[in-house]
Amino acid sequence: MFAHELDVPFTLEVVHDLASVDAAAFGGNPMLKVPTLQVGTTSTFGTENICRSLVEHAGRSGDRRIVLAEHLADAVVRSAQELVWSAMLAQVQLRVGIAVANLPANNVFFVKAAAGLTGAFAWLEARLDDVLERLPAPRDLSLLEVTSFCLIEHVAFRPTVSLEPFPRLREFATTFGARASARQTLFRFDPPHKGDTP
Ligand SMILES: N[C@@H](CCC(=O)N[C@@H](CS)C(=O)NCC(=O)O)C(=O)O
Repeated sequence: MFAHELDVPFTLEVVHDLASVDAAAFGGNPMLKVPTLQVGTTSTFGTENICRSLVEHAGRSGDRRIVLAEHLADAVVRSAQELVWSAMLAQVQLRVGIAVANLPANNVFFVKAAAGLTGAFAWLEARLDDVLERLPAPRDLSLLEVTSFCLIEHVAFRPTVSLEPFPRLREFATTFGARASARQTLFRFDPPHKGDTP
């Protein structure tokens, strides 16, 4: 979404087997995670760093209309971003641990991850309007809004906890999802590839 919003050309390379233990399959990330940005021979690991890098490539470093984490001066907004990152981690733990690794969902590790994810959604549901109000404005793009949207959309795409109790978050996702960058990057399954982990 950042690349589309910033008009930075890119090509996507699919990681066909998330269970691979070959770092090369993850663009060289030794922690075996996506995403990795490759520009020439330079690799950048992690969403936040990649968004920073895309802002630089777009020639918009220092542009106050692009709001990254380092531009957040408000405690509530900073906490919201932290919860979104933590919630994304919980979502990955639940999906990879239960759906991919077939580990028992009633293990306290997953019970706690699910409770934390629901708790983060409840916190965000209660404060979303306040958080949006406190974000620097005017702005073209913020990491917090994009990551919040992606979190909600991923839980809708690969269900773990219920989004039913969070109408304000669902409404936000519907509104934000109308952006061209969102419509161009819908979560979807990539075509199967020989040797994939099911
Ligand atoms: N802090 C990293 C987290 C990366 C991450 O957890 N990626 C997940 C996306 S599904 C992943 O590759 N998981 C594979 C695994 O943990 O096996 C970021 O924001 O980029």
